[in-house]
Order: sequence, then C-alpha cells, then structure tokens
Amino acid sequence: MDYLNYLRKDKMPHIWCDGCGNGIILKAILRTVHKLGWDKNKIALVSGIGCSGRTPGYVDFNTLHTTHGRALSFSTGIKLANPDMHLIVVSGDGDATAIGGNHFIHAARRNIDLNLIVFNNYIYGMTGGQASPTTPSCKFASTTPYGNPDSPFDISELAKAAGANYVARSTTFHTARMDRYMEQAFQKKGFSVVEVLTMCPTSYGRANKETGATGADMLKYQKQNSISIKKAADMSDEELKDKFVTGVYVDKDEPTYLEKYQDVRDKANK
Ligand SMILES: Cc1ncc(C[n+]2csc(CCOP(=O)(O)OP(=O)(O)O)c2C)c(N)n1
Ligand code: SF4
Repeated sequence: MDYLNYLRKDKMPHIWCDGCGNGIILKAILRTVHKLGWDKNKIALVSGIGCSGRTPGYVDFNTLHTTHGRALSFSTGIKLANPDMHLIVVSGDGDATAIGGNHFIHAARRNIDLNLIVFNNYIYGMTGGQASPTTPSCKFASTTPYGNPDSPFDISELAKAAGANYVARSTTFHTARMDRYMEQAFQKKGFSVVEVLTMCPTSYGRANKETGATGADMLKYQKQNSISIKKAADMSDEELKDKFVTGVYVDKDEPTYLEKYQDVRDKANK
C-alpha cells in the first residue's frame, strides 16, 4: 500500500519528535483502513488535544481536532447523526483518562459504536512531561521529581469494567499484533478500545532512562519486558511490575447504543 494516498502531504513535515511512537500507530491505522477497504469519505478521525491529538491533521479522512478530553463526546454526536460513518477516535492517556476520563467510562458503558485508539505514553507529552493517570508509581515526570506517589490506571481493565465490547492492548514494538487488534476492533459493533503502549522519548524516556532514552531504546525495552495476558494471569503484582501486558481483554457482542436507541425510537413511534 502507498501511505501517501491517505496522508495530507501539504501538512508535512509533522510536529512529532524523532523517536516518537505516534507515527507507528498512525501507520497501523492507515494499514487497517486500507486492508478493510474502507472509503476515506466514510471515515471520521477525531481527536482531543495533545501530541496524539495532532493525528487527524495529517490524514485525508473527514477529520476533527476537538477540545482536550472531549473527542468521544464530539464523536458520539457524529455517530448518532451519521450511523454509517466509521468513527475512529485517537486520544492520549491524559486526554482519555484524566480530563476525558468520564467520557471514556460512559462511552464504554453505553457501548456506543466508536473505535478508540489510546496512545498511552504514560505522560503528558505535549505540555512538558507532567504525570498522567497512567504514569507508573515511582516513575519521574516534571510534576513528580521525587517519583510518582500515585497508582496508575490500567486503561484496558478500566474499559473492560466499564462495558466495552472489544478491548486489546499492544505495544508499538508489536506491529503485527497491533494491526490484528485494530482490524478486530474496527469491525466490532459497539465500543472498542485498542490501547497502544507507545514511547515518548522526549518527556518520558529522558526522565526515566531505564526505559530507554531514545525511541529505538524504548522499543527494545518494550520487546524485552512484554508479556502475554495469558502468562500474566499466573504472575503476582510484584512479578508484573514494569511489565507490558498485551493481548485481547474483551471480545463480546452486547447490543450497542445505536441498536438500543432504535428500540426506544420504535417504542416511541408505536
Ligand atoms: C481544557 C484544557 N486543559 C489543559 C490543556 C493543556 N493540555 C494540552 S495537551 C495536554 C496533555 C496531553 O497529554 P496526553 O493526553 O497524554 O497526550 P500526549 O501529548 O502525550 O499525546 C494538556 C494538559 C488544554 N489544551 N485544554
Ligand atoms: S513530546 Fe513525546 S509524545 Fe510529543 S511528539 Fe515528542 S516524543 Fe512524541
């Protein structure tokens, strides 16, 4: 495939730093759309704010760059007004689970037909490396110079508990796996979440050198420390510390919000 067919060449060069994982995720989204043969005009790619939030600007679909944390609410409106449109939502860990945390759990609870890709780099990349709700305990950020005292959210477990129909987690190192999960998620009716553990060498890697100081080092670290969800089930929290657990967390077919809402419409129109 030719990626350029899906990109807005006039928006290049992009703003992402050398070694950032965002481009790896963007390419996986484009490969998946290409494989599924989706018409570009039938796709809306929506983001909030952040480095990950820049993604829609570079892609030749219908695109919307919304306000911080609100991509899911804008997308809900688009989907209700255009039920045949494919809605892909991209969000950083801060965008999805800090300021947008309530939108995230309620989109999952409603099981609304949206495909969310979370770019989880464990930090607020765009604004200078502040700690986010996924920054692991004891790790360093510009707001946690003595180590993070908080416990992090597990985004995939959160989506599962809140009711999403499909949830999977990959790293940016495991591109074949990431493609497979996106393909499954994009075809799923209801709310789907693909959490991609990605790298921000500029804000996270620099502050936490053991995870790798460059993008390439961070990919190696992901490779060395990844573990399947199956293996992780038999391991203690202590053994799982600093490990990247990947796999499919949920794959079910509960009725979606659009289906349930149609039922309401039918009853009201009787
Ligand atoms: C209402 C509001 N609050 C705060 C900000 C500042 N802000 C912009 S991006 C961002 C965090 C970005 O982090 P994340 O969502 O993890 O995305 P990343 O940049 O790491 O991709 C913040 C706090 C904003 N733009 N709007
Ligand atoms: S600050 Fe981090 S997340 Fe943002 S573009 Fe640079 S490497 Fe990527």
